[in-house]
Amino acid sequence: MKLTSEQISKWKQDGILIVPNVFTEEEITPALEETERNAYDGLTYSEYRTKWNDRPDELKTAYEKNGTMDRLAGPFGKAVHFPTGLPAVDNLLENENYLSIAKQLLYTDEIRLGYGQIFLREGLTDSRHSEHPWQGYHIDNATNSPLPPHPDWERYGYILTSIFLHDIDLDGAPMLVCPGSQDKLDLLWEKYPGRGGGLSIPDLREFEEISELLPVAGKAGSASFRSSYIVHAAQPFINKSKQRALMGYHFHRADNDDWCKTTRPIPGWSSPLYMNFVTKTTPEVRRVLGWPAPGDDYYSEEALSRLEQAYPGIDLEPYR
Ligand SMILES: O=C(O)CCC(=O)C(=O)O
Repeated sequence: MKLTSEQISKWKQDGILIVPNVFTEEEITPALEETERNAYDGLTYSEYRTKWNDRPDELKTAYEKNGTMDRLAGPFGKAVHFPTGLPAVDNLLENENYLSIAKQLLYTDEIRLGYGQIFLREGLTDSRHSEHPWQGYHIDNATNSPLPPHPDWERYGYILTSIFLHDIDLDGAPMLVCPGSQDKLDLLWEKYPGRGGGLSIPDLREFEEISELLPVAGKAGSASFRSSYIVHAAQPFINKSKQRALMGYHFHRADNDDWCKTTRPIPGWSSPLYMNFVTKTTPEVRRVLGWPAPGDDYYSEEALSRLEQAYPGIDLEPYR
């Protein structure tokens, strides 16, 4: 999927791009089902609402037993970080349109995965937002980088993506981002210098220059791509009978790989989840995970036979 020159200019100006129709219904539907059953203790969202709608106190007691990090994936969230072990969710990474857009926005074919995470909020239990609409604005750069934001955001920032697993409407708590803010952080930095890679501001009303707000909304199968330097915040659900289910992967340029290391507790490359995913995935995704590209001198006969032993069942034909 080649981005139009309008989309590229929009990206350069806004630091956020929402691209429709990146994923097909066949990819999204099973990923949503897996994400719901993971979030709601084996139930779909409608089964969960039927069970808990009229028992908010009992629900609170039940989901509060779950760790706060796990709750990023929903009230009873279990799998959170990539590889999640949920096949349709992890396989979203294999979509060629999606990877191609990330490459175009990072201006290189050599991109790397920094992190991946399910992010699910829903109206019955959600409190993941600030009290007032001017509060809670921040950038996310510190999730994967110990370095403060650099004035050259396109070269040194990374990209956070969100895959819309269903339609996200304005009443369904879309994230609010400040377009163009990724390139105006000097204004914020002067007043509220951030620690390491993070930066947050107590009151958006102090910064008229970034006061425009864009809701990250759209149809199922869309994907949003935003700079790790863009200022944004959560908002409450206007319609509390809704959920908002996203899967997101973060990408950076390969030449930023030395400092783009996530702070999140991910399943490491030697975990069974990771090994299983890598064995089955595409050469293109392995490249994004840091493997040498097919055709690289690494893939000698001896190296291939060792790979076969290390990853039983892997198809090494593309590397021969
Ligand atoms: O839930 C949202 O819309 C915003 C979440 C957020 O601010 C974040 O992930 O950093």
